[in-house]
Amino acid sequence: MDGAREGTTVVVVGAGVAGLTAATLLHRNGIGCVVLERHTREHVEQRQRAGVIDFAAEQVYERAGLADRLLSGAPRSGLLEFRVDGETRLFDVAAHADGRVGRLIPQQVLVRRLVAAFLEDGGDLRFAAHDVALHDLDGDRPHVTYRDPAGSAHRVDAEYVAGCDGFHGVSRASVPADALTTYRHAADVGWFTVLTDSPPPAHPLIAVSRHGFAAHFGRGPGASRFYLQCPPGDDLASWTDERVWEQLRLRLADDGLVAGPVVDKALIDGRSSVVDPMSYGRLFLVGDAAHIVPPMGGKGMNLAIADADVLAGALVAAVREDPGPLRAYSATCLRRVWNDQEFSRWLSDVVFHGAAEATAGAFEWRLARARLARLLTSPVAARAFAALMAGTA
Ligand code: RFL
Repeated sequence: MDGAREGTTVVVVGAGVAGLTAATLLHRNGIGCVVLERHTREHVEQRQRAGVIDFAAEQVYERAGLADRLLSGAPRSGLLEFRVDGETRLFDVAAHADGRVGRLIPQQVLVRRLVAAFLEDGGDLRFAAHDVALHDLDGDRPHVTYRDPAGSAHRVDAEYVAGCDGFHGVSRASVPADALTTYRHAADVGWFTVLTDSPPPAHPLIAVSRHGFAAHFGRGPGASRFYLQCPPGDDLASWTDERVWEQLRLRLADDGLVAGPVVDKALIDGRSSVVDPMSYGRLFLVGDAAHIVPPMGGKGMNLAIADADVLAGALVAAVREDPGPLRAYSATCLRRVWNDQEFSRWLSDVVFHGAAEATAGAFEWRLARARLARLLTSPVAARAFAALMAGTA
């Protein structure tokens, strides 16, 4: 289904945070690119997921001169509350990270601003692109085919393809199975997440008690995202709104927690995965297309931005006849990816095992509590944690 044929330097598949960041950085460096997104603009712009951009990711936009445009009004996240067995322990992230703290911005707000910035700058972004297929990735001139909303077939020839289409996208699936190694880990705990129209917490809040783990994060002025630990393979139907609020009040030790309409509920399978290498021929995998990290740690969106920055820089260099950074793309990204996998896993273990002695076992529970105590009492441990949160460790 080749249809109308055209050419560009880079085809970017997917207009999530990864694709939009890569495309914006390429476009601003004068590199031609076409972004193909399966969903409509409305869909992409209202999809709520993450809510924190770490300091390192903010620096990506700062270096590109985009921080004001993309992050204006996004408050800094200087304090983190740990509520341990009902007792509040405020962790001063800003002090331990020498002021290098992230900012709170709902993912859909960042996506909306990235879309606007890219289009205002004259970028080529095509929504509702169906049946996207990647061809000749191992040759010198790959091409991508798709159908537009009217059903007409198109073909875009390119020098490179950036696969930014998330975990379920077509890019990684286009690579021969034996060309990539996938490293996986299945969590021993389930995650249940709820999006509500209810007030955000004063500070991002992580609660650990014998009632189970729960967390409360802001998603803008009148919206919250909660996470609750649940058994693996739990039944979504068992989480009625009434049970959600009852469990949140119990686990957060807050009888006065203000309820609001539940906008979305989802079970997240706690799987982590990394593909190695993050490239195949002229295809480069970016963000969730290459790796999934557990939600605790807030690194998924930030890794997507970090990868996109590395790839854009490497493609700019390659177009200017310096192929070195592009050859090193996967290895460069994987260092940060594994570092953040470790951080996300460490924090997940602390909060899950530290909450539930019954399911974690007496030994793991005590280890988790020792880690938590170290974090909250040792300035050295606190500095390391704060640097990992900032994305600078
Ligand atoms: P995305 O955001 O999934 O974007 C991929 C884009 O590709 C499009 N696409 C296609 N386009 C064309 N053709 C195809 N065949 C396509 N297939 C897919 C999709 O429509 C989409 O627009 O991946 P990206 O850009 O790599 O960004 C990754 C982040 O979205 C992800 O890591 C985070 O959202 C993960 N995550 C969180 N990360 C954090 O840093 N902090 C958090 O607090 C946080 N909370 C979350 C999360 C993910 C969640 N989900 C997905 C379960 C909370 C939730 C509920």
